[in-house]
Amino acid sequence: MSYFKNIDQIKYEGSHSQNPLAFKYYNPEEVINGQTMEELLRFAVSYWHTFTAEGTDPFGQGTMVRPYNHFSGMDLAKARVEASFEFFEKMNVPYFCFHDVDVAPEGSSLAETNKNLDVIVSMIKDYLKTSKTKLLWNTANMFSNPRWLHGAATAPNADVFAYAAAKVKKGLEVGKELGAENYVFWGGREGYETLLNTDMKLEQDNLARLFHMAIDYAKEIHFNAQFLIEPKPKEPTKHQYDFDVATGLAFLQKYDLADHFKFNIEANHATLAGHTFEHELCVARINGMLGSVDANQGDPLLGWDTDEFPTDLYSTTLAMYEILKNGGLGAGGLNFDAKVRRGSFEPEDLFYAHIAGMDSFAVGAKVAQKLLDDKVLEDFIDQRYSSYKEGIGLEIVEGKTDLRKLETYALGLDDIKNESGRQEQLKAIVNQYLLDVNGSK
Ligand code: XLS
Ligand code: CA
Ligand code: CA
Repeated sequence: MSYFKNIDQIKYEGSHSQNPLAFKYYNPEEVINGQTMEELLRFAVSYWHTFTAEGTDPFGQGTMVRPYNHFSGMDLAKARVEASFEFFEKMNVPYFCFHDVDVAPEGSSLAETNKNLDVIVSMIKDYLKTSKTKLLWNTANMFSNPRWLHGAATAPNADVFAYAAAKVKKGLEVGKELGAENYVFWGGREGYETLLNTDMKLEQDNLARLFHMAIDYAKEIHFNAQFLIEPKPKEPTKHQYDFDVATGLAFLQKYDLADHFKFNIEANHATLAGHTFEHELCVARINGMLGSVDANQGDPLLGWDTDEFPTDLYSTTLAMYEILKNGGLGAGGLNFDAKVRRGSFEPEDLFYAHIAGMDSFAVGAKVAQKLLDDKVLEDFIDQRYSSYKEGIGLEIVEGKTDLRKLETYALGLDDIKNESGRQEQLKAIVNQYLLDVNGSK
């Protein structure tokens, strides 16, 4: 049975193609710095936005027309799995990601929920035997059900902590069963609304306790996936403990967790934290903690998590610049944690959206690699910091000086000569590279 009958295999046709159902820039076989685009970009489809979400918003009901909408309960869950693998194959994406509740409905008890999950997991496992698409990561949703209203691992109620532990245990087992390459922790409700009722220290200690238990259990069952923390400053909780990469890193270091985690960085979460996407990627990269990416974008006119498909080429270029400097994403990938707009309700919009996202990152990768090859920014930055390569600068970085010696040196300076940062010129050069994406220069 086919769910997307009118859609054929999506292929690369090149930048002159007028076919809306073709890649213009994403050519899985094209080599960028020794890797094919498929190996470098490691695209993933997010199950929740693509197959589970109905298009509701705080003001309106669902709008999504989906070929399995006439089913309900476990039949709906099974139909979604069938449709999803047809979609993965037609899109030629190597990975997908899901939360437990995206793939199987919650039952009236934890035991029933686990039973539902087992049925769907074994169905997914069968598909994985023959499909080219693999599981990039899975996670436990510990934010939707009302039981999580005060948090999960950071809830004031120990029973909720225990329930969260049970969900994570099951999530790790599912990840192991399906060969997940990563396991994600996103703490949407791990934070607080007001300090008037909050023991922040106990909550953070408990969050770390759950992470340590997860590390121990993964080891016990030989689940070798990379653990990822996904920072987000707010929404749904007013103040989330994993605010951004820097905050998350301090948390991991304080609780002796840094060796066991990397970061899953989402573009829209970066902007909500008041950072650029590339800032968060850079902070993770320079600390050896860049694990995976939730590839989406926010809207500068809206202050919330709009999870749009990434189409801003400037942003994909600067993101790919960081990723290439990182030597790729290792076991991570570029997961489209992105949803079609409520008005883009037809099934084919799912294809158009993913094509747009994949092409945008392909362009970003090509342009970023060219910038690196030509050492455009590298050379400029190198020159900008050249005073640390000799003389007093070299003594500073080699730890061969102190305040007294530096005072003597400073007293002897007649004049300090600063140089321009050339920001506008550099932006114009990046534009030139972007406009020349197919290398006609
Ligand atoms: C929500 C988050 C979430 C995580 C996984 O804003 O992006 O979807 O990626 O729980
Ligand atoms: Ca995300
Ligand atoms: Ca998001």
